[in-house]
Amino acid sequence: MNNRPTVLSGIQPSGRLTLGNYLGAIKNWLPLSATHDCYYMLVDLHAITVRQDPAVLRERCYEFLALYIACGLDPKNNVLFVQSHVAAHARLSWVLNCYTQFGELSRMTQFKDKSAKHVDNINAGLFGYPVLMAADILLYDATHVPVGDDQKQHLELTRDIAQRFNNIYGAPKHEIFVVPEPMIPPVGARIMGLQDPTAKMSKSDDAETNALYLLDPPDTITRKIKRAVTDVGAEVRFDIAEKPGVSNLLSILAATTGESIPALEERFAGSQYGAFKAAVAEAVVECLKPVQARYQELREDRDGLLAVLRDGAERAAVRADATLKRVHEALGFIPE
Ligand code: ATP
Ligand code: LTN
Repeated sequence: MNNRPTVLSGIQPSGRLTLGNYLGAIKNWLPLSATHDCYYMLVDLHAITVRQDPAVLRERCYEFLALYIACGLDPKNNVLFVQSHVAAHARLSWVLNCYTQFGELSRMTQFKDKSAKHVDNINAGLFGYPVLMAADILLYDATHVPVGDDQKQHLELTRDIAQRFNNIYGAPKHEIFVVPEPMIPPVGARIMGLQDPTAKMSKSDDAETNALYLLDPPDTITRKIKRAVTDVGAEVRFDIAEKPGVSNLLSILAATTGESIPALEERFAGSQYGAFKAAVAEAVVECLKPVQARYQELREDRDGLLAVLRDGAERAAVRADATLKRVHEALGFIPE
């Protein structure tokens, strides 16, 4: 191992990538390769906790990878791979299942939300989802995990599992797992739906107009933002309780332009919602323009994409297998 800290993150190929995924996660991954060893996954094992159409899932994985690269993740400086290609994820997940309590998993908000949404398929994988996520992170000795706000609770559980395992099997200078920290951006960590600004924008949302997708054409983006729900009154002011719609648009504008929310409130003081929305639409279109321009060419080179994944899986497995070996040894399993 070198002495650069490691980051790891992943997104489920469970729908089209949204602006929430970009501002809450991908955008914050981009600068990290200068200072960290970076591992970014497509978490296909996680995606099947909800039914997926096999052909759609496969194409989506290619689309996601092309988008990761189009957003600026250079495969030379970032290990880009598919979770199911590295067997250690499923293997460590099993082990960690035996160190995670039923009660802990029952308290996970994402589990409660998803089981309410998919009442006819509350499967064991959905329940154990956070354990697989803990395995993803702990396999790479990740010190930091750049995610949106909704993943905080899963990160806390990962820390608890790691500490518990270390307490049983580790020794002061020979811990088994590195205990990771979440890395949550100050702005853009929780982008809300355009039609329902009290719930998070999500790629598996059924309502097309509630989310902005990275591949939405400029006129679609503009139309969706124009129709976004705003609040009573005409004031452009950040107040999540009283003005969730306007506050969400302010967060989007701040995260896409890099300007602070107070500066934006000042700039739009006295403006109509219409002018404000036009500025938000323009900022989003500008932010996505370079991504969309690079995407098509990358997406068409299927062999190139597959080569990135093969190389990524090979590099990832080196790190992951070493951790799994350490864990199996600690447990008393006979070495392979
Ligand atoms: P799904 O709808 O399938 O549950 P999702 O859109 O919520 O998916 P995930 O795959 O669960 O996306 O999340 C990928 C990453 O994007 C995570 O780091 C998550 O925190 C972040 N993220 C997802 N939605 C948002 C959002 N609305 N705002 C900010 N970050 C988000
Ligand atoms: N659960 C995450 C996706 C995910 C992840 C990870 C994120 C799976 N494994 C490891 C960070 C690190 C989500 O966003 N729903």
